[in-house]
Amino acid sequence: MKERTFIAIKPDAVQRALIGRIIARIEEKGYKIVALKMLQVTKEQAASHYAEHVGKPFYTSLVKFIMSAPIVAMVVEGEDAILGMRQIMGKTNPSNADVGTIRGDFSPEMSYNVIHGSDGPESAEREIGIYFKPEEICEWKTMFEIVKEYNS
Ligand code: D4T
Repeated sequence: MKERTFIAIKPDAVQRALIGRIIARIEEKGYKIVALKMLQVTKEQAASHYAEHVGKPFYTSLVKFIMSAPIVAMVVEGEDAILGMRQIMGKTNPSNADVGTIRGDFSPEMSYNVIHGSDGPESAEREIGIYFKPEEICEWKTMFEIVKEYNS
């Protein structure tokens, strides 16, 4: 099923100049980026994004970290894109992330795990709403979609 997921290149990856390499992996897979912007996460956005982690030992440092430098926020669209992006990203703890995944290749430790991706359809919708207005999401066709239409 065609899905949209919220992806954020986290502050550590922005500071380490990994934006282009991470976006390349999303494009290489064939997913479509339908919204993209760099932004400084506000306190309100951070609290809303990480509401499920309130009270956990890593919550305060997580919120501080996500606000420590800009993020690159994206909406990524594709067939089963929520799970697909989680697979491209690799496990949350990079020590367990497979080589070849973004976290497996670029992240040295869990608190600096370079990328966020929604973990299900409800969180995707919620997170997209935290960072994007509906009019910021672009409707467009990739060459692949145009070729598929032509062949159908
Ligand atoms: P995000 O939300 O960043 O894509 O991560 P995940 O969906 O893969 O994992 P998560 O929500 O469980 O964790 C959010 C964020 O908190 C950091 N974290 C997590 C941490 O510093 N210590 C921990 O013990 C856990 C579980 C890493 C990701």
